[in-house]
Amino acid sequence: MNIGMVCFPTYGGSGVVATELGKALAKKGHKVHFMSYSQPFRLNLFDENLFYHEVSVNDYPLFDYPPYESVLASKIVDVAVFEQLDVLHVHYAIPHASVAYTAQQILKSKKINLPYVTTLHGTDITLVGRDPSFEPVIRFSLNNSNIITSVSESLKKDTLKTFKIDNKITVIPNFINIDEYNQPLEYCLKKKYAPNGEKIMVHVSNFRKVKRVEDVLHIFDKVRKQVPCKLILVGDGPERPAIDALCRQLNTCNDIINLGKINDPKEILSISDVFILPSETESFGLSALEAMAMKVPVISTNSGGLPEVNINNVTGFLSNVGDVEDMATNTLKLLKNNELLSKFKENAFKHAQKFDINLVLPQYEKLYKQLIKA
Ligand code: GMT
Repeated sequence: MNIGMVCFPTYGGSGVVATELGKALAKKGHKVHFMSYSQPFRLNLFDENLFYHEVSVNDYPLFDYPPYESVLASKIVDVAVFEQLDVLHVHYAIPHASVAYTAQQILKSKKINLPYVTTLHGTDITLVGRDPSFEPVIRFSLNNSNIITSVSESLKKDTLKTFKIDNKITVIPNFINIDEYNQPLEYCLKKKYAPNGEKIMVHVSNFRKVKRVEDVLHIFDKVRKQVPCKLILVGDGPERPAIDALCRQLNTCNDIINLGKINDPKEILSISDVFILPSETESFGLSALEAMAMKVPVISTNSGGLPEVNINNVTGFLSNVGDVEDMATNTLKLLKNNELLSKFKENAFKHAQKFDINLVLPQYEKLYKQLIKA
């Protein structure tokens, strides 16, 4: 198949899912054409069957807001005609679903049929999508998507509650390539970051408000009073200045390692003992799944799709949003008991195997084939 893939290229789960899906499809012999305003950060164009078409918006003084949607629609039309795309897969409803609809209509006028799949990732529905100013466009473009998928049951429920959707929503969970996680790593950073054998807590996110990174610091502050440990923070975003201020206030900065944005967190996860994800909401929590695939148990909230990924008292623990006391107690349960920690590590890995790409990829391929045949 010739597949068009539209996503945000920035650090974030939806771009990672689109990129890893495209890479896996390309490995199976499909041709995958990515379209975005810059190259998705995990995309390697040396791989066979992968192509990237940059969408560049010219900067005219007339525009206060660059018309990205129009240029993206034109790019989709151009690539669809020239590369003879069979199907288009857009990740994140805003603005990609409505752009896909526009492109589809333009192609129809050229007697070309391009069906599109819209995958909902979370904030497009739970945060951004709730803004009433987006509602008519989202509802219309979702109702006109040939297929809608969502990354969790919880997100499907939220979408049906928020928007009047007549279209069916198919749940296809996010995934990891378990073989890539089950590899010995070449060097070990443990000595560098925990020279005295301290336990390592880790958090990976885009440091937006919804991630509640301040709760990570409060949990760490409570835990370190009982167990020697270090906290590794991976990622960056708008909450960074507040987090820097809080670590000074709590006097914990010396035990916190800020790594900023990194492309692949596997090495850091490989030396970590627990992953902390206290999000306000999370449609799925791909970062938690990546941690579990690396045998790291997860301390998270019970919000959104997290209970579909992190199984309470098996792969980690779930707490109510904001209950830092409970999350600290749960972290201590694991860090104070090596036997329990080892058991949870194995449980986490075992559960992560259920989200292996080899189980998920055929579900997307089936949908594409269904659309092409129709
Ligand atoms: O979490 C973010 O702020 C980024 C966002 C995105 O669009 O990349 O993540 C969403 O999609 C991921 C991939 O499907 C999910 O794993 C995340 O849970 C989801 N984030 C939220 O729902 C807050």
